[in-house]
Amino acid sequence: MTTAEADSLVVEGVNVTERVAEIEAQGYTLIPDFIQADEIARIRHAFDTEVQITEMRAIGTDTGKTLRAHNLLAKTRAVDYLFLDPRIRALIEGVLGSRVQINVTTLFNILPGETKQFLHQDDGLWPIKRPHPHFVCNALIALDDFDVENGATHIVPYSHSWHDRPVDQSVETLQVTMSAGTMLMWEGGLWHGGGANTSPDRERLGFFMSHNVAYLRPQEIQLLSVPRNVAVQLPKMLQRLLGYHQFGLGVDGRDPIDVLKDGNVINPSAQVAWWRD
Ligand SMILES: O=C(O)CCC(=O)C(=O)O
Repeated sequence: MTTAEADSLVVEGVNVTERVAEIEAQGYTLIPDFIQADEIARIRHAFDTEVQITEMRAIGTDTGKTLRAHNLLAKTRAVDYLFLDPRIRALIEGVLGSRVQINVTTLFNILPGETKQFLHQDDGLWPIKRPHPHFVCNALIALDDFDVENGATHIVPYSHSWHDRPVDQSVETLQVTMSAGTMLMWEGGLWHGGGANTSPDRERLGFFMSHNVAYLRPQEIQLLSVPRNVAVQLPKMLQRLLGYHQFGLGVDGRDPIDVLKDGNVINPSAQVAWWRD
């Protein structure tokens, strides 16, 4: 074993140190076989039976031929385990640091006839001047085989560090072919977009998990999106990731998870004038 290997953090077969270095350097990493066929079948079944499609066009296309569903953690328990997966946790922490939360949960199903999406940056929503520390890190797990014909994601390697220019739609892209189960993870500044699905009959289903740093607002407000009666039953780590994390004063000085449980936002021991008595 080389010194570099010995110093690497390896989590369940994923060399996190190397993967994070790749994301830092080129803006993305590609991990084949991240999930297996039985997991894909379970997630696909849950998406088919529990999750309603959201009427929303893909960014930059007007065909309506991308089916999307958001707010997945309100609707199904089938992907909780992926947010808790030690490999995901370590990779996200490696890129964003330890104080993170869930930003967006989505399924994208690109149907035949969909056109190419505009290249965009997922961290462009927050008006923070570039260069800035990484604050968004995203993953797309292929649930179908993604290829050039059915709309594999376009990315522009290294573009996360091109701070001197806006996104250029004419730039050469790399279309990332992935067999089902592969995960593409990228830094939020990477220029990317869904591909055109020119196949006659093949869908392209992917599961998208986005994290951002816990001190910025998430794009989808998880605290509202996942109803309280659902959130209260989730594992503590997932509750933290939804935004029930300690941040400064908490709620009346209490841990937000305690407040999630008892709903009491009035500190019962408050005595406004105790010192005058
Ligand atoms: O489906 C893809 O390949 C990427 C989709 C995407 O980036 C988006 O809809 O914002």
